[in-house]
Amino acid sequence: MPNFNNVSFLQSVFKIRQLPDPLYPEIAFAGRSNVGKSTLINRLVGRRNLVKISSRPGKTQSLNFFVLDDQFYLVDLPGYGFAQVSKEVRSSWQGLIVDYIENRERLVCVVVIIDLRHELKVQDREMVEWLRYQGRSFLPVYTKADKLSRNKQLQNAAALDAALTVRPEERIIFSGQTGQGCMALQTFLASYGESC
Ligand SMILES: Nc1nc2c(ncn2[C@@H]2O[C@H](COP(=O)(O)OP(=O)(O)O)[C@@H](O)[C@H]2O)c(=O)[nH]1
Ligand SMILES: [Mg+2]
Repeated sequence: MPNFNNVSFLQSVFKIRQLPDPLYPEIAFAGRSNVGKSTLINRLVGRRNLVKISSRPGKTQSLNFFVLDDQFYLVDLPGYGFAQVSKEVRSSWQGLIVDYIENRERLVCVVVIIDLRHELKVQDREMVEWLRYQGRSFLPVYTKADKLSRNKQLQNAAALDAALTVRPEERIIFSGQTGQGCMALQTFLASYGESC
């Protein structure tokens, strides 16, 4: 198990040619803007401020690389569903993500963060379908669980499971606020270290 507290920022990547050498297995984090991606990463590594939490959607324009305990790269992908930027900027971001996910040698898992409170959004479905098509391993994480009762959590999770065709053991219910699901997420991600 890596020490999840031992994490540091490496670099921001704006163009594919700026990608660091693939020294470690990589875990990428994807989700719609404002879903709670930054909050999840901060919780995962026990830092309040490793990744900036913003209330302004779509601010992250780069792939942000972090080194986890000299064992993994963690990669914060730009949020999708950006409403506030021009079409040109939007498509260049998407180009970068597409290129990265299709071609990155040691990308072992894409964590797809989804809001547990709502029905599955088209973009989330498209992301998961595309990852399946690419043969990429992915892990749905249903976040903001603290906003729901336990019963409602399970009910909504079952609906998302059905929409994504995943089984309960293939996803995690999470809260960045309470830390629910954080250990399960760490354990799941750590398992990618052993095989690489
Ligand atoms: N209650 C609750 N709020 C959350 C949670 N995760 C994120 N938020 C809030 O949702 C907003 C967006 O979070 P952020 O991490 O910046 O989302 P990002 O755009 O996906 O990186 C912020 O106001 C966070 O405080 C969570 O698990 N529970
Ligand atoms: Mg963010």
